[in-house]
Amino acid sequence: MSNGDVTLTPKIDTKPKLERPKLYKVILVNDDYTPREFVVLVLKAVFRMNADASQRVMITAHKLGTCVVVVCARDIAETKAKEATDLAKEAGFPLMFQTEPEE
Ligand code: TYC
Repeated sequence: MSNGDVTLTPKIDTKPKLERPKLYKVILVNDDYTPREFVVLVLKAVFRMNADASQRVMITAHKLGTCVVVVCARDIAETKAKEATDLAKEAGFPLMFQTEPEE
């Protein structure tokens, strides 16, 4: 290397550039028409929540307007929210489940 040559060492980036996929919230929205018992039934059936947890989530949405039901991968969140909203629609209730990305 005394002759002025420069040796270039290729820099290999070994860090994988994989972004962690965003998580999504499924949000239960309050309304004035859906019976409380029906909301609890849907939470149990679609989100596999027990009696206690489903009652608490329902009451929270009833009092505050919304409540986060679960946080999970986007496709699962969207499928569950649709399944739950469709169940209510079939029964003639305006109950809504929405999804939104976590910060
Ligand atoms: N507010 C409804 C009632 O008084 C019950 C209810 C609770 C509906 C939560 C929707 O997300 C909801 N019958």
